[in-house]
Amino acid sequence: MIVTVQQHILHDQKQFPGASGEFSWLLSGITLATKMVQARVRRAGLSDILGDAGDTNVQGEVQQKLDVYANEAMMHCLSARGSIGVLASEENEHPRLTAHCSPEAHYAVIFDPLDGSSNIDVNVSVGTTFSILRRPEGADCDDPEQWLLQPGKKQVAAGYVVYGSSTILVYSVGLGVHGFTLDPSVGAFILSHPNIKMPAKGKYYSVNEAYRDDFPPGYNPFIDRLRKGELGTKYASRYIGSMVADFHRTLLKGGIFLYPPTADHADGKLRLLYEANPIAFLAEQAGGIATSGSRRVLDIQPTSIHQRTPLIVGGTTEMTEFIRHVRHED
Ligand code: AHM
Ligand code: MG
Repeated sequence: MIVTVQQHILHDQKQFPGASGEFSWLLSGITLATKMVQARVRRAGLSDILGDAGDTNVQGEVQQKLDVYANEAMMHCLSARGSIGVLASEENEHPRLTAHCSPEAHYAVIFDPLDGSSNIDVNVSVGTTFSILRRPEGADCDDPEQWLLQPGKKQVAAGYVVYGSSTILVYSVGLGVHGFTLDPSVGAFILSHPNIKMPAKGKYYSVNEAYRDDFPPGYNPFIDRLRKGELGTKYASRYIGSMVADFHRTLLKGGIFLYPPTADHADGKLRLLYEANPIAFLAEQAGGIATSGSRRVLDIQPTSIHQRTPLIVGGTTEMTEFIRHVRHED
């Protein structure tokens, strides 16, 4: 049976008594925006021929950089959803209040419109991440930070779209993790990966090893154990440099992805709200583990919307071994 993402969301929503349909309407804003983004991503190589960012294209429109386009697509599609009061994008310094922020606005949506965008020029996968939070009790429309500065365990849904050899949407509303592949001929995301479980043990580790001299204690001895086969298999390395694509492989094939603190980025490079939280939510829903290197990612209380965190995420075998090598809270 063919199941579209809309059917799936409606089905999931039935598990929540009193759900009104507003949540599926909200998620449809994300699927619409990401379909617009994927259409542009697929044309990316043509920009040299048809005009680059800043140029005027054949229709007389000024061409935009893809990450700017992706940001505007998400903003545009989500601003029209009455259930959303606050939108926060990695591309914008300040969160945006939707025009109709009212008592009926129950959610904040946080997103990175085009993660790994430096990979676009070389035809490598990029992605969009999103995280959805419920409006806290009593939060005002004039104080968007109050909506956003919640620990990741409060997410009501999270997901990503990876624009790879096909376009795949992976999301969770806390009832497992499900993947949908875009069928471009009909423009619908079709259920292709129901109930994804991260393998307890994989064969790849994924980290930018150029920074290994700067990793905190414990990281390199752990990676060396993987390389030497001390966990039973000799691990191979895979690193794309697009977090969404690196995580997507880790989710499906197992293993571990690490973005540790480095000399340039003492708190790691990835952003807690836009990147680490949605990935950690999906990882846990799929039976994996995600930590900052010292504590569970989903327990971190954010203090600013753009704050960064190290992110180490993977299957239980690798993560249990990693946690044994570092100073961890539990
Ligand atoms: P971006 O948000 O500016 O695109 O940067 C985030 C990306 C991640 O997708 C990826 O994991 C990381 O940067 C790679 O960084 P590095 O080149 O330092 O390994
Ligand atoms: Mg990013």
